Amino acid sequence: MTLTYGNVIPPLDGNYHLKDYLKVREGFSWEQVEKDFSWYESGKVNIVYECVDRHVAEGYGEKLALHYLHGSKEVRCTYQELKDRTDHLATILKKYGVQKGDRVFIFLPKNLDCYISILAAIKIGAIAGPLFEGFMEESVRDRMLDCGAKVLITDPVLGKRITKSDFPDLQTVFVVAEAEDCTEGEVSLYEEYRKTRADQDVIEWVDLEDGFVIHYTSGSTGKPKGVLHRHRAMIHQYITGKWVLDIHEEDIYWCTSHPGWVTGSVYGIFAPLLNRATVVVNGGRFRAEFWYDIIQRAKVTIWYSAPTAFRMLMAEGDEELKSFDLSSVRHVLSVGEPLNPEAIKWGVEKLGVRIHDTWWMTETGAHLIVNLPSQSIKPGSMGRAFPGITVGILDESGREVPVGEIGQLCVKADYPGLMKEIWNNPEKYRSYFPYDGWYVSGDLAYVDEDGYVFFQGRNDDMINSSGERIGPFEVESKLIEHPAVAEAGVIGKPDGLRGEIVKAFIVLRPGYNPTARLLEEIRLFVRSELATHSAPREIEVLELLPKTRISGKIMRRVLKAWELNQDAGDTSQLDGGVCLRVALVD
Ligand code: 6R9
Repeated sequence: MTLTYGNVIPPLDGNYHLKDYLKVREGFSWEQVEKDFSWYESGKVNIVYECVDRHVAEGYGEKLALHYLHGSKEVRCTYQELKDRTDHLATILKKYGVQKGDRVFIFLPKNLDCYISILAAIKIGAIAGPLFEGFMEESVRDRMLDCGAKVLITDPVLGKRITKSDFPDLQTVFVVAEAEDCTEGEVSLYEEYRKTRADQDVIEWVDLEDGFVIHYTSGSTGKPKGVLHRHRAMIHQYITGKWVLDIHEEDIYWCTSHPGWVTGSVYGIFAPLLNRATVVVNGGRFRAEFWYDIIQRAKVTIWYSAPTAFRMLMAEGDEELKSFDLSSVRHVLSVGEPLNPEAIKWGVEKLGVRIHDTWWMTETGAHLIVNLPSQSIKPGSMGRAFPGITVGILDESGREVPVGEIGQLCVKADYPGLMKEIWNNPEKYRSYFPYDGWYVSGDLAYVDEDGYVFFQGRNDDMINSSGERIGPFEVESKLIEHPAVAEAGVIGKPDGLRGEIVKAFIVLRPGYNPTARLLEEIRLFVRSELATHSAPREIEVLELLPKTRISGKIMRRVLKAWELNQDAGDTSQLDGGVCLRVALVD
């Protein structure tokens, strides 16, 4: 199959929830979706009720809700058990004075306690603040201080990264451990579970506008910002779970990210539970054989991951892949970074399925641009606007640009997933809405005549070489089509003559040596396939690319700062394991 930028891959045969995109889009209303919630009749609102208790009330208590796998260890939790366990912890939190609106931070590895803690906090109307397990002291401190955390739930290992006296508002630290493993002032959750009887009616009813989860997102400068979401977002999260993730009754769903990243909470917890899926929870770190093993053992049918993970699996080669039975997988999705056509090709050839890209942001609360399973995919494009979502490509003065022209990717600010506020920062919140009624994403894109949106880069990542605008993604995608290249990050390097030149940082696949000849071959490969001005004038080989810890996004900003010997700004998100700059040649 010739499969490259702009080709069309038709849908596979299947039993999809959403068949006729155009018809649905025309008649779509968010109000119609509201009718699927129990609060539509009862008036009693809480996202956790819809995620857990409701399914029990409707007779699905025996259905498997969470399936944890870590090495040979497995733990299963039915919807009934999930209700009981969240009731129990919610009762304890209430006993310790946690009230509606309080911020409860959860600093745990990806395991059932982490999921249960997040749900329990929200159940009593508190705001859950999930923290990525890879965060070190400062990242944790910035976040908890910014929104005055009242409670922290952690474990004996991660808890050591926190100095309690740093937090004036912090009242209780719960540790998922026995008392002997806690330090002074910490509360053993195991002991509390034995001492406290669960209140079956502990749930707190809230307003659709009340906040339920806060996620911090890093800008290119300054401290991370707290994006607060409201219970209303469940409408958007539920329907995208149904139509985009395409969750059916019998599906086993696996989202690979930690709940500290918005993908790991919205599409790792809320959207799948709202759709009553069985959710796989993976412990441990990324290793190709562990991941394939999880798919095989849990019989995963829907798999949601990120381009960085797909690229790592691709670089690992076929042997590993062939030794596992991955035939249960019927639907694969991607998020977080542009999905390289090469990865889609890998999916079609090796897994026999298409990888469906999705685009959204921490601030948008749920998917906005998607590839629905019943739609054709155009590799290189993120897909089309979800029904109920209006995408606009705007110029600097806020006017929509013609089809095919690159501009600012904006979305009408009239959908239920959109953030409620930026914590303690109304000015930052307002800065997202410089044009009347539009949310400005900070990404650049163009839309084709069929409504497919093509991502071009973050506004500040675009390269201008001799007056040509070059999106780093297109060059990176072409680079990894070369057999020697595993990963690539591309930046604009200031140049007296051309304004900027294209500079590529690449990671080679195992077995390739960074000779000047190979690098020249790679450069010529890009030039012959794209355009002269897109070919990198400089290529540098690294052992690893700088990426964000949580979502594996390539940090082009850091590559640029390295190149210019400048301070890289806020690097709290930089993965400690990959920040080594190893220049091997030239
Ligand atoms: C969910 C999430 C948001 C930024 C966004 C964009 C990039 C996300 C993408 C994508 C290309 C996709 N991004 N999805 N770029 N194609 N399918 O990632 O949230 O961590 O807040 O990042 O990620 O640049 O603006 P968040």
